[in-house]
Amino acid sequence: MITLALSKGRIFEETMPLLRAAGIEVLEDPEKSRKLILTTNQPNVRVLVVRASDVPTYVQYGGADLGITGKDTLIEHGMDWSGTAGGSGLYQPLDLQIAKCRISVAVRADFDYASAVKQGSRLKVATKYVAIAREFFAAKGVHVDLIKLYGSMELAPLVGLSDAIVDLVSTGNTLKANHLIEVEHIMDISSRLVVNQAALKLKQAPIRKIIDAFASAIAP
Ligand code: PRT
Ligand code: MG
Repeated sequence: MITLALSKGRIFEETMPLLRAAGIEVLEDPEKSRKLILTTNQPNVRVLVVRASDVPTYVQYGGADLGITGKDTLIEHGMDWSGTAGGSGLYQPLDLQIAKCRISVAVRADFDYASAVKQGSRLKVATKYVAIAREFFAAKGVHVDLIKLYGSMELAPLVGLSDAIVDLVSTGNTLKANHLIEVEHIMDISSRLVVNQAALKLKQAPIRKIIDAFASAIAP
């Protein structure tokens, strides 16, 4: 049995064409079904529906053989910025070029970020991405108080919880709707295939087949 961990929403949707290229059709819709283990047209392939931030954990500990997750999630899970696995038991063979976005610093349009940085002010930064934010501001030599949030980061500067946020941006519409502006582009993000290293050894042929099919289906 080959088990693939996916999160609902954009990663699930953007993974379907890749699975199709590997001859795999998921037979249930995770938005409609309450099932957490989905069957496919391949009797030996199943899909687990997990929270996006739990995908690396399932794959690392062998609850799933493969998973697809954002680079943002992988870094917060402990992978280094270049994306190397670093002894975690996770092999990262492919950048799938899906669920693309960027991770940025944003502030209220009326907050003078450049002056605050130049004056060496201590910044209050709200984010779900504390590892990425800590490393980014440390490298820049800016002192920050990090405030951990689990969602709707855009709200924090509006109510005075923070001066800035570190969050994912794709179209920029969410920032605009909340009168926030992007002041730093930290890095580009896309989703990656991750593979449990022990599973790759034990089930090499079927896992290789999926990796190769994904590799040839990646949008140029
Ligand atoms: O929602 P949940 O708490 O369960 O988990 P999650 O938010 O981690 O999962 P999900 O499915 O929302 O995101 C999964 C992955 O998709 C992320 O880890 C990213 O790698 C990737 N991705 C790509 C995005 C976006 N684009 C994105 N735009 N994830 C989130 N957003 C959010 C962003 O946080 C912001 O609130 O969309 C909003 C901004 O979008 P724009 O288009 O208005 O700029
Ligand atoms: Mg989300």
